[in-house]
Amino acid sequence: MKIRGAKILVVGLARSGLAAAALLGERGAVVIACDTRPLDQLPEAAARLEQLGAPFHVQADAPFEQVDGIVLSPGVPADLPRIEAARARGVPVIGEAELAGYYLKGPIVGITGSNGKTTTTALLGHLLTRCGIPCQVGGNIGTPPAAMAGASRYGQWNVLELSSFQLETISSFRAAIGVCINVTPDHLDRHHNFENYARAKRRLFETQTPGGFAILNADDAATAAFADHTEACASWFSQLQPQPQGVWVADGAIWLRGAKLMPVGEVPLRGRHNLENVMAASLAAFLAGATLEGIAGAVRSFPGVEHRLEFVREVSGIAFYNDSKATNVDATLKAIDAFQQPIWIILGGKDKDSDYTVLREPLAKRAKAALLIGAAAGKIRGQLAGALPLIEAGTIDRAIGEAYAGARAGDVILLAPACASFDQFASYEHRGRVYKEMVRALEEKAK
Ligand code: UMA
Repeated sequence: MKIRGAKILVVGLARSGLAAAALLGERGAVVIACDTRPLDQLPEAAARLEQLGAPFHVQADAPFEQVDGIVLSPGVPADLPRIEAARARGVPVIGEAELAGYYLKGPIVGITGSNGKTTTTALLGHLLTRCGIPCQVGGNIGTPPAAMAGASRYGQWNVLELSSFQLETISSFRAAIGVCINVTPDHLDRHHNFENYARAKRRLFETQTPGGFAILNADDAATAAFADHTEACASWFSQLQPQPQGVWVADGAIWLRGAKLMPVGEVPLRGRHNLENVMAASLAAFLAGATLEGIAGAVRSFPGVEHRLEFVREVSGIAFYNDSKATNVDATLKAIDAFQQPIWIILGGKDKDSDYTVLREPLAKRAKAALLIGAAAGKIRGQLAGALPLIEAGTIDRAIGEAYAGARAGDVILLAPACASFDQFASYEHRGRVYKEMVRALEEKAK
């Protein structure tokens, strides 16, 4: 898409849209901005647009058909009628990640997957840094790729967590190393069906070129199928089968390209799913030039990611864990699988057309009760009824109180809600922070 001198409409004015607007402004575009919310609800945007001299429109009144190009924030559905109409009239439409790709210097590692991509991204950043390989980390994990362009330089890796929302609109964005951890149903409210969702993630590999690497999960059929859609060299990780050119688990150890990387017991992260994250990040680090010794040492010192199976504290022998990032059913299944102890699980939030019935069997086996919160509570109750005791808690504070009242020493109270947070919280981070504060307050009261 032509940028310099072109009139470009930026849609959505939170982190990504504002970063895109700033980058476009620097690169000589005439920026116009819109959001569904009025400007008085977007104080940060108002100040930034004023600096840029960019006019603002409420989305319904924005000139979608009269611009030379459109840049979408990840949270804006790419198939809105106004966007489809503009496309039909020949207006190019790209996402903020594609725009960033025009200007990012240095090679890109793009990491996607339904679950584990945040941990893998943070871990890879940690591995590269510890191994003395320059990198910057961002994307869906927090810093928009467009905001990373300015600090990027040749010889420095850009480690980007990329969601289906960011990937569905890429075309020239190119990852030297693409990683997919797994593909399980998520965001069906936005992508309408699983095929569209998987296809959006597949874009990461379709845009790669020979000489690149596609690091794929051999144990996950939907991910493994991406190998047929890339010109990059498929490089596998597996918990089940040796992968001589990749990384795998056997005999209680992780093996990388035929050499022992480290014993599984030395991985500091909980749960089998985290072994996949460690394998994928280790192989990416190796391909980026890290040594096996360097990788193993750095894995051992990885502190984990906030809101991802994060141990909060123990109160009266009851362990509290925060997995607020478990915003879909598969992530919740993985969280349940990570514990041997009896669980009191907090479920609910904003539904994403999810099927919660798959939680019935593992919860029946492992959980003493589920505490239901938020807008999805009714749907979850309907789908889990009879599988385990269900407690209508409504809010997180009541859920913590009820679980604590019923739990015994040795039990785990786990926030792994299988839903988005937006019905009651600003973000999953906000939800996780509130949970942790309430657990701390409970500890004070219990003293
Ligand atoms: N908006 C419109 N028009 C619309 C829809 C939304 O104007 O039709 C506006 C909203 O009013 C709001 C803005 O768009 O002002 C929000 O844009 P956004 O949702 O893209 O928010 P950002 O702050 O830019 O955050 C995005 C990612 N958000 C989403 O994908 C929903 C963040 O991922 C990411 O960290 C950030 O870019 C930096 O890259 C969050 C997320 O929930 C963590 N991701 C999903 C997930 O992990 O499951 C994919």
